[in-house]
Amino acid sequence: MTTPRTAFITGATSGFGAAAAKRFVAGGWNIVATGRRADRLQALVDELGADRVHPAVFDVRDEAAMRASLDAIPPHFAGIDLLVNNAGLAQGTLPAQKADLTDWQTMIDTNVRALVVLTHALLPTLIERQGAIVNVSSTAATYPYAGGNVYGGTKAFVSQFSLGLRADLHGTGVRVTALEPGMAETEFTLVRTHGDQAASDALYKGAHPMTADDIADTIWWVANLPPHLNVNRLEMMPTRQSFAGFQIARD
Ligand code: NDP
Ligand code: 8X3
Repeated sequence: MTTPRTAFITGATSGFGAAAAKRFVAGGWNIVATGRRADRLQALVDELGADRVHPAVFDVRDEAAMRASLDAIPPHFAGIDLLVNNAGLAQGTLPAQKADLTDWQTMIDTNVRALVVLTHALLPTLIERQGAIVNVSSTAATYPYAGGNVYGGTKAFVSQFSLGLRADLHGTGVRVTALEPGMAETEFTLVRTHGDQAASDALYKGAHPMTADDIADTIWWVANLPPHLNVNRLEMMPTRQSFAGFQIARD
C-alpha cells in the first residue's frame, strides 16, 4: 500500500477550502485543514476521520499562532506534499476614496502577508518532497473593476508571486500554480458585505456561478497532473460571466 500524500489547505472551514478538503480525502490524501472556526474544522474531522484530517485552528494574520500550529502538526501529517494557499477574503466594494482603511489592511494581511509567511515556512518541506503549491488568486488579479481596488491588488500579488516562485524553484521539482477563478458562490460575498445575505443572494441569482466543488475539482486536477507538467496560471469563469468595456466620464 502506498503512503497517502498530505495537503495543507488553508481556509478549509468554508467554500473552496472545505470542498477541497473533502475532494482530497475522497481521493485518498490526508489533509491539514486550517481556519479560525474550530467547530467547522471539528465537523470535517467528524465527517472525514481523525486519521485523515488534522484540524489547525489559527488566524492566518497571527504569525505566532501560525508557527505554533505548524510546530504542533503530528508526525502522521507532517510530510506536506501540497500547500493550497486558499484562505482569503475581500472586504467592501466602495471606491478607494470612500473605502475603510481597516478593510484594506485586513485584505493585505490575510491575502498577501499571511500567504507569504506560510509559504516561506513550508518551502523546505515542499522542496524536500518535490511537492506543489496552489495559490488561490482571482480574475481580479488581471481585470480591474470599480470597488475592487485593494482586493484586486492583493490577488495580482498572489499571481505574480506564484510566477516568481516558479522561477526561484526552478530545478527543485516543486510545482506552482496560480488559480484565478471568477464568480463562485461561497460565503465570499457574505464576508465582503460584512454579512449582507440579501446582497449575496442577489449577486448570484440567475447567474449560474461556479460552485466550490468546481474549484475543488480543479485544484485536485492540477495537483494530480503527472510530475513533468506545471500549470502556471489557470483562469476560469462561469459561462454566464464575461468581460465589459472601459468606462468613460463625459463632460
Ligand atoms: P469563503 O468566505 O467561503 O472562505 C474563505 C475561507 O478563508 C474560510 O475558510 C475562512 O476561514 C478563511 N479565512 C479568511 N480569513 C482568515 C483568517 N484571518 N485566518 C484564517 N482563515 C481565514 O470564500 P471562498 O471559498 O470563496 O474564498 C477562498 C479563496 O478564493 C479566497 O482567497 C478568495 O479571495 C478566493 N476567490 C474567491 C472567489 C469567489 O467568487 N468566491 C473567486 C476568486 C477567488 P475562517 O473564517 O473560519 O477563519
Ligand atoms: C472573486 C471574484 O470578481 O468578486 O475573487 O473579484 S471577484
